[in-house]
Amino acid sequence: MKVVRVKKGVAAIVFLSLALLALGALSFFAGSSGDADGHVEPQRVRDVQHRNKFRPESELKEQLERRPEVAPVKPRTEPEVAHEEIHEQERKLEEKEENEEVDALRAKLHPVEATKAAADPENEKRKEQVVKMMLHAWHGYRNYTWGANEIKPISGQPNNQGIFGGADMGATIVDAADTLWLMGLKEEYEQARDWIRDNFDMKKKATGTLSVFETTIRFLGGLLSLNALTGEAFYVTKAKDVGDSLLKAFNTPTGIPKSQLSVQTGVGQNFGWASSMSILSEIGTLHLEFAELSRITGDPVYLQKVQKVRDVLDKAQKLDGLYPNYISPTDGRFSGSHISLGALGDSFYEYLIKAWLYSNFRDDQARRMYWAVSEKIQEKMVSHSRSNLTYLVELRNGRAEHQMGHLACFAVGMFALEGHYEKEPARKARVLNLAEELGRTCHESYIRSESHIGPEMFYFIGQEDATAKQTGANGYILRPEVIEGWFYLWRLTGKQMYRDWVWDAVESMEKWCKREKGYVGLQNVYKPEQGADDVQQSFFLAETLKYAYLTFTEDTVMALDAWVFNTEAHPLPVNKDYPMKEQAAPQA
Ligand code: DMJ
Repeated sequence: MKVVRVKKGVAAIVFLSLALLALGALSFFAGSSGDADGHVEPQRVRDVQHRNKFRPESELKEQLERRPEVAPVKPRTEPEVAHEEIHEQERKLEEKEENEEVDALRAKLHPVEATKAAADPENEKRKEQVVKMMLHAWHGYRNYTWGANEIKPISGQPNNQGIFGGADMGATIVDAADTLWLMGLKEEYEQARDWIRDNFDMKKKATGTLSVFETTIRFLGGLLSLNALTGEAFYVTKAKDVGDSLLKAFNTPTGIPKSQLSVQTGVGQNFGWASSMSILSEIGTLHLEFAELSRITGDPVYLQKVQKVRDVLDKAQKLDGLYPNYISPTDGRFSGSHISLGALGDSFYEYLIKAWLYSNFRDDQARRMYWAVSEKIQEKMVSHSRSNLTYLVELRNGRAEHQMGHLACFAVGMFALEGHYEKEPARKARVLNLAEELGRTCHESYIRSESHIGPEMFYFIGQEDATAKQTGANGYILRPEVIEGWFYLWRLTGKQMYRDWVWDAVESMEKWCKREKGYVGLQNVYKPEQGADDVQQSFFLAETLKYAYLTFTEDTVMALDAWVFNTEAHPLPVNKDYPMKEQAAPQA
């Protein structure tokens, strides 16, 4: 076996040698030269960066620092270049052989991985299709509304939402840049990077009142990921500007921030429709970003702010162990009895388990709070439909409301993560089963519609069974949660079905949501030809397409044990130094 491989290798090298010598001669006559200033080091650094593009910057720096200094060298002669190229091919062949051996060993040790190794040969095509969609979405925005927050792909006009305040903050650019980078779209990533570097300025440019939560998950989260992925230092300054701009929102008697903030005046306010209460999903979804900002700046103030919020939530009197959706920033008491894993509640739960993962399993408070509330959710909020679909109810005054939002499908990924890390076998099996059953229900909500895309809200009442045909909200606004859930299930179970479900949804979006200048939401998923909303949400590029893409990559791309996705799908590296020394320092 080995002999055959070596022979093949030698034959390939001889062939390559001849080809390269011929090419060398040709380029010599064409006057081509190597590196203009005679240095090879920059290219090597770029190679190391490229090979390590998925590693945290700290590791990358360490690796570069470990390498001996390389002195400038003379320009290489053509035969030398050819020789080096041959050497490189030899090295690649050896690497390939090694990889094959490692794959074989891994197949023995991890049957899930082995199933994946033998997966659908169509996979590359699927991945490429997602990249094409990203390019289409990006080009529409870039060509017609560059610098605006979002594009209206039908009219080609800028779209602004209240959450962004009044100014053009380039929301799509900041939200999409890490997806471009992950997909290897270098030119597009560099456009985004240059715009952020030269134009993004939260302190000077933000106007009106913006959403503290959305600014955190989209802008701060995006910048933190870009820093972690690329190591370009200016992202730290930009992220710090966003964090500093938001600090005033925490100036309340309890430290619980308000929903909206004017960056210019520093005045925060809550919504009238929320009876001036703060919202659980908003105040509970800041932890990862502020913790990471403290890590990269070395300034503990950001983590202290969100830790204080966590402490209030931890101590507050709950309803049967569950967290109502509204809380007073004045006295830290919950208000009302509406409990939901959809809108108003969702990512608070997500961030408990993710904060524990981000902390390298050391944030014990997050672990304790997550495991306790998960137990209660499983006890009080799981129901089954007449066709035996498992779903999550909402609770109001202790009574179940039999509806599930598209947003609530995020819980598929959350329970899959819990099951993955759960040690107790019976509980592990139970929660993994719950994740898969909920994933199936979210799938039914998709395939029971004409468009094969699921509605904003689906019901389990009367004739409705994971549908919204007669009742309620039947549109789709390019949301990611369902694909996100299947992404986690694919990564953690290795069942091909989840890849196929993502592909079906991707094809449906391409069929129904694509317009000349981007992608739009649908007014009615049951009558997809009826009309569209003319908004390309920035999260379509940040999340929907990213999770779809990562479903078709190797598991080593953004490996789940090294990266934690914030709720906008911006990956943050697991913090190996948690807890930071300063964490316990009293807050001023
Ligand atoms: C995104 O901004 C985030 O996923 C958030 O957690 C919920 N809403 C949108 C997508 O649906």
